[in-house]
Amino acid sequence: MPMDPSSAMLPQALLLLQCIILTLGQYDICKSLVSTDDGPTWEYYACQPKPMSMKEYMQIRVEPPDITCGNPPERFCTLENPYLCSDECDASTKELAHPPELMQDRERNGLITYWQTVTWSRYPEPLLVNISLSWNKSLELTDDIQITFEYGRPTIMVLDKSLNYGRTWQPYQYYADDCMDAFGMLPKRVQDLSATNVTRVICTEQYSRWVGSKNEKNVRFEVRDRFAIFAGTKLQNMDNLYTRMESMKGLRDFFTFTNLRLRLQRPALGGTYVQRDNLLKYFYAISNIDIPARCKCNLHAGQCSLRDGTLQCDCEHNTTGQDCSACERGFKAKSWKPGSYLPTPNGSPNILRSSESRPEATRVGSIDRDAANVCDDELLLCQNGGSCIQNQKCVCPPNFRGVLCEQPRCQGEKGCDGASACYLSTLTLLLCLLANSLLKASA
Ligand SMILES: *[C@@H]1O[C@H](CO)[C@@H](O)[C@H](O)[C@H]1NC(C)=O
Ligand SMILES: *[C@@H]1O[C@H](CO)[C@@H](O)[C@H](O)[C@H]1NC(C)=O
Ligand SMILES: *[C@@H]1O[C@H](CO)[C@@H](O)[C@H](O)[C@H]1NC(C)=O
Ligand SMILES: *[C@@H]1O[C@H](CO)[C@@H](O)[C@H](O)[C@H]1NC(C)=O
Ligand SMILES: [Ca+2]
Repeated sequence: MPMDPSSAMLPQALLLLQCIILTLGQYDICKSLVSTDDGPTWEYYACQPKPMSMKEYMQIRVEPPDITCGNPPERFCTLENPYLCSDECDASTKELAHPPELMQDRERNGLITYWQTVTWSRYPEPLLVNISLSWNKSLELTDDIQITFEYGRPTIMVLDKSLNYGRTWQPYQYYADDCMDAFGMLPKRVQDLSATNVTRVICTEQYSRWVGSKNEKNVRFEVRDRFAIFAGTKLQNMDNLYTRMESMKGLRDFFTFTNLRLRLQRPALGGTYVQRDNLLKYFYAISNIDIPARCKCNLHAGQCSLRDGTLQCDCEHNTTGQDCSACERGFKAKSWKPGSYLPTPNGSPNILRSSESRPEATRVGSIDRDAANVCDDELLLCQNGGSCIQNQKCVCPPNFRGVLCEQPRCQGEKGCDGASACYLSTLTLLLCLLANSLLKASA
């Protein structure tokens, strides 16, 4: 049956637009216009800002304050050649100064710039330095933290984090050339972790052993390897990671922070022993601190911007606040919830309606804890009538799949419409377009 082309155009265009938007990337957009029988309407999605290089926004504080070299001017030796002591640090000369901001600058023309401390001249008293990094904003790590040390990596160091703007701190990872000796902990690698203990705080010896100061300069906090436990080695299955973020207690919080702190407790030694007659070769020097992360906006914002010197979420879904963790005036405070990554691929925005509307409206598409099959310690919240087996896995009814039975099985049978078949890859976009044209042809 021939259709009026102009009336057919708009829904097709909107469907195409939606397919393209859904293909762009997960949780990138907060809303889009979709076609319905009643004409185009807004559809809302769970959304989050893109990862950014957070070193550009961080405030650095070094303690004790007089630990930075150059006041008075001093000379340094190198670990590889302790009799080559030609390096000079002088805070009053721009070319010879090594202030803390050189840990976060953009280096140009391959010229390495670095912060440097005084030497360990008061040995055997340890050379202790704290570096606090703050953002005044909740952030979520999206890739490895990488700290680049010139002149050797510390032999003892602790990375701490705070979730409450520096009021309380907790260790994030311990680093030592001998974990047992330094912290009484068995050495572990992130590769030793599995889904059940991915949030464990470990001590690693991987970044503290002496390999020459030029060979390996970086110390990492491994985020990718931890993601890979759920998403696969190439992070090809992010859906599974996001599903776990929703279902595993503490997993999202593990990657969340407002402040970080490096506690440097012993510099590189260039071998096993401290050479007491030449202490001018022991010090810390950091050229760069990379923190790839995104603003935590509780899945209610697709953008985060600098306002009044602080990063703030550009909140949608009638939420407000620095992290979109409150309701806009006139919206029910009780009905606020973070957005959910589920069901994949778009999640649920858990948008707020005005006070007059029924509270049920805010729950559409979200995990309803009351209705969900809650396990003993709530490790897995199976959905859509899935049953939880020994807290390990959900057994899904025939028409659902996924770790939490969160995804409808769509096999081209009745009730499986073109739009819901839009998934993430270009391939599925093509399939989606094909499905739509077939639907159109059969109509
Ligand atoms: C570093 O921070 C720790 C923990 O707050 C504190 O005990 C220590 O005194 C600090 N060290 C320096 C050198 O400021
Ligand atoms: C931190 O952010 C809050 C909220 O944007 C703001 O009110 C406060 O002034 C900021 N504090 C600092 C020290 O920048
Ligand atoms: C984590 O669990 C795995 C097995 O599930 C175990 O082999 C590994 O040693 C554990 N890692 C830590 C740090 O406890
Ligand atoms: C915000 O609330 C208004 C009034 O209830 C509603 O019309 C609108 O759709 C809501 N916006 C979002 C993004 O949820
Ligand atoms: Ca630098």
